Amino acid sequence: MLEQVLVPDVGEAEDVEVIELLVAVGDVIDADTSLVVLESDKASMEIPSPCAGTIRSFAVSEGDKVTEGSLLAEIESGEKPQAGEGTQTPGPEPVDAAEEQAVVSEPDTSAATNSVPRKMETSKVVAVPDIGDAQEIVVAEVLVRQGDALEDGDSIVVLESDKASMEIPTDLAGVVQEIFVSEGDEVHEGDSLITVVGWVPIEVAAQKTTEIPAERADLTSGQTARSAAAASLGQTDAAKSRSDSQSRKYQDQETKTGGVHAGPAVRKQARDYGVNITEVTGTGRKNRVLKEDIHKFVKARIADKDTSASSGIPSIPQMDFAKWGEVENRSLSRIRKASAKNLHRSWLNVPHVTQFDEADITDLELFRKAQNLELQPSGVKVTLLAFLIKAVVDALKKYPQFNSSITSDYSHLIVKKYYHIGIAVETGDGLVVPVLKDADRKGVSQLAQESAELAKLARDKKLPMDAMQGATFTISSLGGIGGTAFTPIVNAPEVAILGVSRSKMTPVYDGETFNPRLMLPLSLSYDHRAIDGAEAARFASHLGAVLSDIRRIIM
Ligand code: CAO
Repeated sequence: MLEQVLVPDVGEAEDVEVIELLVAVGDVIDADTSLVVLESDKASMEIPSPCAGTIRSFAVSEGDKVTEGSLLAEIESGEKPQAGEGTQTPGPEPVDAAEEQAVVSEPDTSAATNSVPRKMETSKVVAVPDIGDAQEIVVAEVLVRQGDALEDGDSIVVLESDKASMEIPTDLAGVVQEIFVSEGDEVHEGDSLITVVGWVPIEVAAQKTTEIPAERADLTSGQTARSAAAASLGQTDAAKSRSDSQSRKYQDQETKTGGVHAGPAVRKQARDYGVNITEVTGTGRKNRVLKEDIHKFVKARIADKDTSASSGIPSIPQMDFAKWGEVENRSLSRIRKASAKNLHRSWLNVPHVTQFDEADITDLELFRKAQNLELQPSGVKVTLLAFLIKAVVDALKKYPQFNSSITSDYSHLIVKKYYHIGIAVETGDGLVVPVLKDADRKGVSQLAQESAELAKLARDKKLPMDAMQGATFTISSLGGIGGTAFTPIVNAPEVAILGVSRSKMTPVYDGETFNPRLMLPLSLSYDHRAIDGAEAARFASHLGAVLSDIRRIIM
């Protein structure tokens, strides 16, 4: 049955504008699913569907003005045909949730029995995954072309953030139907990257496709599906082309808003403030953007502007160095550019102090080497870094202010009860800081193994985004390279970082004689707003004590 959805009583408002179509022609919806957002000069409102069914057509487009009683959309409601009903061969007739994304194929109509494996053509949008708090994600490389055949797991694009590069794989084998991004594009979580059209067993297809949230569903690639469905439902060409263009429109709109969940009032507020809602991190249920999130976003932007405007730092003049000799102009990798920005920000914002100390690791090194001999058959190598992580966690537990962040108004320290240790890793593209999570719950061998794995992933540019987030304290070890001390820059919003230089056999006076001891230089940089010098001296000294006798960890 065809239901018409009309504009309800909108009070005294006249000429209410359609600001958003929330569903597309062909979408299968539940009763009360919001269809469109209307906005008057007084309010915004979402118009819900009066029934469950399939959207057959829209009578309005974004930007149209409507009044009470205007036709908004037509919905096909009532019983839907069951797959396989009336025929053994699954055909394109049923328009259900799965069919929004998939068309049942007819691989072998002659053998239409239950024993014949059936496959479904399905299309899927591969979108930008959860990218946490990373900013400025850019498409560094598009690895596929339209028409390319892909296996499940094949990489399709390389994204680069301010922290690292990552390859995004497809989880559907098939053919690349459409590519929505180009190199250099800035993207956000949920943005469509490509559409893949593939064939999957019918049960899997039904399952997979229903997993795709409607707002992320690929509406363009769904054209194959939709066209077939439309044909079977007797839609005219005109109606089909209209629905296709509506789909395109909806898709464009989705691309613009990146599939953000937000109510109309919040969207209006974002528009009023000139905020691109896709840049706002939603803290509501299912990451819904709330009014507070817009406020917070605007505040942060204003604070950013104030800092840069008021920093008053004279810039270093650009020069033509070629005047004095031969030069080579090397472009910097995105990671290097981003880390330059981060380091500069930390350097400008954090009043740094570095506390130097040293740890007697003579016994620790003997123990470590003995352990490595024992572990040799298993192939596990226990590193000094692993013991450093263990000792740092012990010191962080004793001095929790080192495992904190300071609020921007300097009113609170947010002390973290988890111990996620960032490890500075040198890569061919610049500095990357993977995060070893829950270091307090891991033994030294596991820490050694995981830190080595993380360093390898970082160097191979294969670190997943979540492996670069959430650090509470960072260690930068240059011990394998050399040096006697250095002043590491705090990885803000953390408040401290431990730098480790090369250990050296040194004559140490014990009050009677000089003894050869292996001394490890420690350089603890800290944010003086959050930590006092005396605390830093105690932290470094505790660290030294633990490293000189690792048994202290169990005390
Ligand atoms: N003193 C003396 N020797 C040390 C040492 C120290 N403090 N730390 C490590 N070594 C030795 C190890 O014993 C090992 O030697 P062997 O191969 O003979 O056993 C060698 O150096 C390599 O050590 P490792 O495999 O344990 O690696 P690591 O722990 O030194 O380093 C990592 C791992 C990821 C920290 C390192 O590869 C790295 O990238 N360091 C650079 C970090 C960086 O750039 N920091 C700067 C940030 S600020 O710009």
